[in-house]
Amino acid sequence: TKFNVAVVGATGAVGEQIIRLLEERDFPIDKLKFLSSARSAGTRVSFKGQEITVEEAGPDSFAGVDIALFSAGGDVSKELAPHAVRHGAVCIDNTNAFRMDPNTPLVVPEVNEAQIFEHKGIIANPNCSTIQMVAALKPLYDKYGIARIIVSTYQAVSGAGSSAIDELNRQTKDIVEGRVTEPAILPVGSLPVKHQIAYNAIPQIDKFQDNGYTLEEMKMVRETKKIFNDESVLVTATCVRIPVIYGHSESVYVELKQDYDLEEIRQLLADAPGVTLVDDPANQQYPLATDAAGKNDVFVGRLRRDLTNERGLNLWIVSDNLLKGAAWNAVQIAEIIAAAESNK
Ligand code: 11C
Repeated sequence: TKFNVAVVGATGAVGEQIIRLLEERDFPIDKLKFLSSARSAGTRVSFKGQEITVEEAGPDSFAGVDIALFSAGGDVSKELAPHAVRHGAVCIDNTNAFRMDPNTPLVVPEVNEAQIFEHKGIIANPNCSTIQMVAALKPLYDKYGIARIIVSTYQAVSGAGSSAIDELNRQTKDIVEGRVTEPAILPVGSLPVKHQIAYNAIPQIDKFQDNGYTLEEMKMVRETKKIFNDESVLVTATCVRIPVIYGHSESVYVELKQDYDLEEIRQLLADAPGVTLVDDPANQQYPLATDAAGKNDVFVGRLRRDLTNERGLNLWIVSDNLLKGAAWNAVQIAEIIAAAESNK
């Protein structure tokens, strides 16, 4: 079985990776459509040696489309995903638009793959920082139960799009070469105050909410509970932008519901799908953003029992935010749908 596929946001940082993965993994495609905002329409993008012209996305772009992968921002998804559904497409949405909608499954295949088949037209891809954390914690959740998570993130600028990558590169060069530099994008493009990201750490990703947490932090709280389908998991997050281009790193304290054996946890993580254990302090081996960049897996290391709580475990979780955090998780879901359709 082959599928008619549309990529919405084809010229964005995530869209580019979706297209590369569809190509590399030889996704069973019949017709392929690249869609974008009016601004990027007309751009030519190559796919398996052919040039495809990006078209402006509109309500009628989805006639005949089976699978639509959205990564053009929440407003575009809110407006156009319902039209894609009306035309009979299954939408895999990378934005925040439908994640907390009770009718929309929020899926990380390693955690809740079965939810894919509960969709009513839209399947939401979680936020990048949530995906890598829950993928790594899933075997611990199953074996011991999770009472509490305290996470601090060290997030790459590519999470804020290609303009943020350009900003980090430009600022770094300006500073090294002794020029005055004006931040224009980070922390949040749509807010008036900007901060320097080069040689800095910015404790703000996305807008502040009334409770003093940022939206990125609250995404980690809410999405984790929804993906585990367990409101009892307590989560507190601090999300920080650092001058790294690809790969979010996370310091995670997880409090399990039962006593645990550290060796057993090491084995569980070594065997977990989509997870690579890199934990050899004697040889200074631990996950690094520079090693995770370009890879689909979630990397876990620095495993150690908490000094203040017997059931507490500290770990370091790193993954490419554009891949498992976005494009790969979405293409993985598309592959599961395609396999199920082909087996019908
Ligand atoms: C960041 N996590 O690193 C954000 C990007 O809800 O899909 C992804 C935003 C989202 O800036």
